[in-house]
Amino acid sequence: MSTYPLVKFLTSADAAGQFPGDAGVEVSVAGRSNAGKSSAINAITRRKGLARTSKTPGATRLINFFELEPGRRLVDLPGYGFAAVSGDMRRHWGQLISAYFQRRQSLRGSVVVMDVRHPLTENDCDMLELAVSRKVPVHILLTKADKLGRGAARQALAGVRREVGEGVGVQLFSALGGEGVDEARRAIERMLDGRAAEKETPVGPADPTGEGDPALGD
Ligand SMILES: Nc1nc2c(ncn2[C@@H]2O[C@H](COP(=O)(O)OP(=O)(O)O)[C@@H](O)[C@H]2O)c(=O)[nH]1
Ligand SMILES: [Mg+2]
Repeated sequence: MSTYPLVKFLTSADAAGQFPGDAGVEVSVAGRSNAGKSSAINAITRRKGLARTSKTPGATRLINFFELEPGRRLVDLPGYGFAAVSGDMRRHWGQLISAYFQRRQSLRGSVVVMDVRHPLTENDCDMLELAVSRKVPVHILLTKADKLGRGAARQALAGVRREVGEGVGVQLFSALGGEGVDEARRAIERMLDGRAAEKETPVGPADPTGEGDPALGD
């Protein structure tokens, strides 16, 4: 499968006025600084250098827009929860993120990346609420799964699933080992196509698309 042969960086925005045109569809990707967000974007798009990865937390404070294909975007939101940033920066972050979630008509879903060893921090929960309040589907990547043994990773997964409840997708992920990368890409594609709600809301016909469980595809 050739993945996003046309993927490219579109633009960075430091203010709502710099967002690119609000046509088409997009999925946002958020997470605590250093959680592994850039690595996840690179793994999902199979482009090593697309989103910069860093050992210096808090380095990225802009919203970065990537075009997967014309009219379909991934939006890399600035990382949160980095203790050393000033109050001014934190306020600016909050305003930028709120502006994004309030305004973007093209937003179809939200991915939240968490280190599997420290999931659901207070900031993660704020981010989940923001996404849920926009009524877009939410999908959680528990990344760096390679850092835990099989049993511990599954236990962490079950714990997060229990906390967030039915409506939110949760999966294990490793940019390093490749675990869950295809599953994450499929979840993003479902959100971009507006199919996530059908799968994740247990009301209405059991399988309205007649395609069966997309998780069994490929
Ligand atoms: N072991 C392991 N390390 C990872 C993984 N994903 C990211 N990292 C490391 O975690 C650090 C932060 O990653 P980065 O993608 O820049 O995080 P971001 O700040 O959330 O964008 C880097 O040193 C990465 O190499 C993973 O799946 N497994
Ligand atoms: Mg990053």
